[in-house]
Amino acid sequence: MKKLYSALMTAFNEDDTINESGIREMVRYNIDHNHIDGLYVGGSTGESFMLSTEERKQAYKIAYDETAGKADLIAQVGSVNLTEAKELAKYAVELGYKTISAVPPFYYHFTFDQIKNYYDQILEGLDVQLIIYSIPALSGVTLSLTEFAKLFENPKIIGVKYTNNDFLLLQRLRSAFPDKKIYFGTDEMLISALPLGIDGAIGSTFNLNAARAKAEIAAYEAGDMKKVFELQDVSNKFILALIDNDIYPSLKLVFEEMGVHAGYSKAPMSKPTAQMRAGAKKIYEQYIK
Ligand code: SI3
Repeated sequence: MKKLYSALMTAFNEDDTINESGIREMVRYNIDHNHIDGLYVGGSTGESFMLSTEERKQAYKIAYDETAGKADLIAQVGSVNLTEAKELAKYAVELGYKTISAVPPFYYHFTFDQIKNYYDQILEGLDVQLIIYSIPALSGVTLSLTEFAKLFENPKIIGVKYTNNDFLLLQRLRSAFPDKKIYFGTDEMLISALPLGIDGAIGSTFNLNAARAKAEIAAYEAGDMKKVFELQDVSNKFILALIDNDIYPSLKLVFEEMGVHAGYSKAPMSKPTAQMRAGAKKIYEQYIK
């Protein structure tokens, strides 16, 4: 059975400090209402690249504590600062995370040998498994099939969170590495990834749209492609409306409509305007209520 993971958001107060109760509420919603298989903590959706090391640790700790073993957890520890990535990995493992993930080092156009060394160093001395976080559109780092093969030589690297719409590479990865886990990360293209044998999906919109995504996976597994298309069609109208309304703050605004106090996004992301609030209310009424 394919797994569905929500990419956990970080709730912030209006002054951009971490809002602990907001994170706890979103974890609970994912477990109690979405019956989610797992949570991806500290990724893009968690706004993690704007957080201090201590804030990133705080988010892992709150999520771990609130989840209390009721769902799988993956801590995204990647950073352009390898010292920070190693410290975060060690911290997450000490907390009890069994799986970590890391975006490749970005910004400086590192060589592949430097990228491989980064992953090997993060994992050195830790009893943990790692999922590569491949998101070329934001990280600027595109890994080839050969490069994935070299990274996968480290037995602790068990797979990839694949946020990339290169379906040729996805098919080649699946064919070459049947034993590695592949979690797809573009929620609006789930329909195209399902036939390529993904092990599941990890995404931001599953925080609110898990039931529809699960129904789509079930329809795919039952061979009902008409239903798969219909469900993805509604999901995509929902996702595109969120993107048009500024996705991360809007996911939180829709949560608020549902009585889940998800807080704010952190600057430089936007604080909600009246127009965004009205947009989120409309999205809630049209696609969630
Ligand atoms: O937290 C994370 O790292 C993610 O959720 C990544 C995930 O792939 C999301 N990508 C980004 C850039 O947020 C998607 O779930 C994305 O929000 C969704 O497909 C809408 O475009």
